[in-house]
Amino acid sequence: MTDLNSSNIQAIDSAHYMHPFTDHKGLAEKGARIITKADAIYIWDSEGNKILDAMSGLWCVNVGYGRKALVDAASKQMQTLPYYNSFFQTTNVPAVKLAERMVKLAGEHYSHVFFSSSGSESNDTNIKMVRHYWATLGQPERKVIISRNNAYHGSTLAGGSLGGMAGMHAQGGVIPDIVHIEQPYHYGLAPNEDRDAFGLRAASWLETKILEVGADKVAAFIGEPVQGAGGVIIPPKTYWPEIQRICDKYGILLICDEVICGFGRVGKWFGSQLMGAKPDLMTFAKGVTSGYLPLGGVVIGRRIAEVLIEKGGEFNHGYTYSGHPVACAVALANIDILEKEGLVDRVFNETGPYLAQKYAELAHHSLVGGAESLGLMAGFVLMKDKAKHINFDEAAGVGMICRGHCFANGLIMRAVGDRMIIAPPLVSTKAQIDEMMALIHLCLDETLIDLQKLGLMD
Ligand code: PXG
Repeated sequence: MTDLNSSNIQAIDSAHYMHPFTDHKGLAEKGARIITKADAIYIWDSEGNKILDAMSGLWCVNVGYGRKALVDAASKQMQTLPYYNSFFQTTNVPAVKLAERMVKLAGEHYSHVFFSSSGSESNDTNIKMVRHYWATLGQPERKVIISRNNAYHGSTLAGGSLGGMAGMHAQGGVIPDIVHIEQPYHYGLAPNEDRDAFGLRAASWLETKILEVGADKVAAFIGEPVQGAGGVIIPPKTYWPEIQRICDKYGILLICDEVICGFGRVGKWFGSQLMGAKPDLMTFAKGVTSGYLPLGGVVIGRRIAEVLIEKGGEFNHGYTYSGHPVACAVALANIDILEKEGLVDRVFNETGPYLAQKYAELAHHSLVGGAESLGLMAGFVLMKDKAKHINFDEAAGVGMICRGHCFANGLIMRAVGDRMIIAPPLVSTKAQIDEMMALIHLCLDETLIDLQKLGLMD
């Protein structure tokens, strides 16, 4: 590299760095935004613009940027033991401490933790673990995993297959024995139906699918407590208890993918604790280290751990970085911060309800439909005609128009189709939520003007 000014970096980026989930031709035309530093809930780009990061990076920087305690924990651990594996009857202190701590946070129902480095890897682990569990119990034909449309469970081949994103299935294919049911999206699917009744009806689709596949062939159901990447789809409160009841009725394992909802995002340590479900497996990643280092894994319920340990023999699965000592040390320091600063309770009692109140006010905007939030994750959909429940034509890309205004005004808000979503750091104060909301209102007004000019409004 020669001169590192922004346009040079953009040119080299374009020439050599293949980004995830990116249309490279489009990116090359305008150049990537170069993020250079961050503090608290703000990031800065190479042009000196300060941007409020209402997405916590990618749903992960729960304790905010610039936390020295996490840097110190990594540095200390790197100097003591930067790496060792857990394969050959060896272990390391941070991994042991973290496993114990996570089991305590998860509750009595759980006894063990399996570590990986990402959410995708962890969901691959889940598939193997549930199938191995049933094979150990003499039911190897129980292989099918039921998931949901528009779910996101990662982008490895297995993670992408579990997910319900058609665009991902179309590239590279899918693995067999995974089937999907419709998501519990009340505003999108049945806005006129009573919300709780819809929740029960959406859960009943699981039972229908179990009967269609044959209960003796179904290994597990997997779902995010609140669908994140799918657009912050918050299920009715009747949904998860009914899902749990149906899984129990057929003896099917329940996996909650807590990669986004875990570590305080919805005001509890795990989203399932709020939703009234007791999954047998919980996938985690992201917020466990607040994204400072890659770490993921699965919290394992006693029902599964007992069978695997007593009768399962060797579990032929693991990653070089399973239980990475530096990542685990950072996770421990991250949990210290969440506990000491009472961030999980603060989301539940103070900032979550405050954001909910502000999101309810957003509903007055003529573009905004189905605005809702839970803890510190929130979404709404841009509507062409709210009263008649008419969406924009997908091809018009109104979400991207709105996102463009957000970027230009110093706010990171994500567009999932026409759904606009946020998941700000858990350290966000009420004043910072006000700042976010003011920017959202401004961007909505600017979007409306654009859409009128483009003749997209009736
Ligand atoms: N499960 C859930 C619920 C996730 O949100 C994963 C698994 C996969 O984690 P890894 O660490 O393998 O990426 C995720 C990741 C988006 C977006 O556009 C969301 C994720 C990843 C990339 C983009 O919102 N979530």
